Amino acid sequence: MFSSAYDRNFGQILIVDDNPDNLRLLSKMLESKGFKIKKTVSGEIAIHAAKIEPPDLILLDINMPDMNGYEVCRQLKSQEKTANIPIIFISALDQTTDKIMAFEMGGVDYITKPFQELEVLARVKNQLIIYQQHQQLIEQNQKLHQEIKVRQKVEEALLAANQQLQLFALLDGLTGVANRRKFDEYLNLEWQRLAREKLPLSLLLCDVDFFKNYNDTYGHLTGDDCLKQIAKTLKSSVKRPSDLLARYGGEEFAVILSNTNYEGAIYLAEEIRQNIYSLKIPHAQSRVDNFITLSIGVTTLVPNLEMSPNILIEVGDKALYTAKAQGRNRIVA
Ligand code: GH3
Ligand code: MG
Ligand code: MG
Ligand code: MG
Repeated sequence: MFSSAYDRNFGQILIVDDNPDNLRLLSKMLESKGFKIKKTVSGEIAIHAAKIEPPDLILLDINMPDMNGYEVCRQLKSQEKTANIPIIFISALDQTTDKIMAFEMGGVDYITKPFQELEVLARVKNQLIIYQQHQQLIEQNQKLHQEIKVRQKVEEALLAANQQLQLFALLDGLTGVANRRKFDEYLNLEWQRLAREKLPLSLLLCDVDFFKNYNDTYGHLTGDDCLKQIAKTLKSSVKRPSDLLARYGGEEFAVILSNTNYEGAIYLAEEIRQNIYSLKIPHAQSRVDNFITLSIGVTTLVPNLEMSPNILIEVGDKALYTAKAQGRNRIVA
């Protein structure tokens, strides 16, 4: 029964006994059954040998002159590398207290001398099977832990990638500012929040003047660079964390100003207009000036849940149209 369950790879046995006759007898008997045996008469040597090459089982005598078996056992159990090796005590001591002591020290079994060979063999096999199963469980556990760790890493990476994707989905590819989708999302959110709090919401619609001419003169790629520069300047002009700068359309940018009144909105719009003008981006075919300029439509409303936030854009569009009609490079509220 045992032999079928017992794996020959778990067959390293260390025998420790100060009596050479016992050593010889035991090792001869076990070797004849196919076990790989190491033997020593010294407890200290046994501890050393077990540390260097841990056996699968130790047969340990108790009465030995240099170090007794209990102490050998205690030292083996106190070191990580040897703590799990099963120890069977083999001793002439046959008092119950000796046996109890042996089990308390961490021994797994106790055989009294003079021993019966078949009994030793049965007990040895028994402990090797238990040890083998124990080691296999530890291995499976380690594999499982490794798999869980790998899975956690994969999940973390997926989550990060997903967050990155979600972030990108709300950004404009050319300028890196918020895109139209983010604009719509934020406008709706702030519209509802400020309606509840009865606070004003302002919107700036900024449109580059004669930008078609700019592209026609300098080429589309230079046009792209110009839009990037404008976006960068707008970004540094819009400072409050509750404000949102977005690319609303081709050469149109929108700024949502939460909890900002009419005066505040006009003030920022004027600052933006000047900041863009100060870039002095040459625009030979502009009919306003020789530089890139912006026209800005400004709207301020206290949101109302009965109305759609589109009203803000409609009014802003009209103001922007007026700014264009009045000669561009200006703000109209
Ligand atoms: P206005 O002063 O009335 O606003 O004149 P405009 O020429 O700026 O207005 P229009 O709407 O006629 O032209 C807008 C131009 O913006 C046309 C379009 O090719 C250009 N445009 C839109 N998106 C981009 C872009 O991503 N890159 C570049 N280079 N040009 C763009
Ligand atoms: Mg002895
Ligand atoms: Mg336009
Ligand atoms: Mg334009």
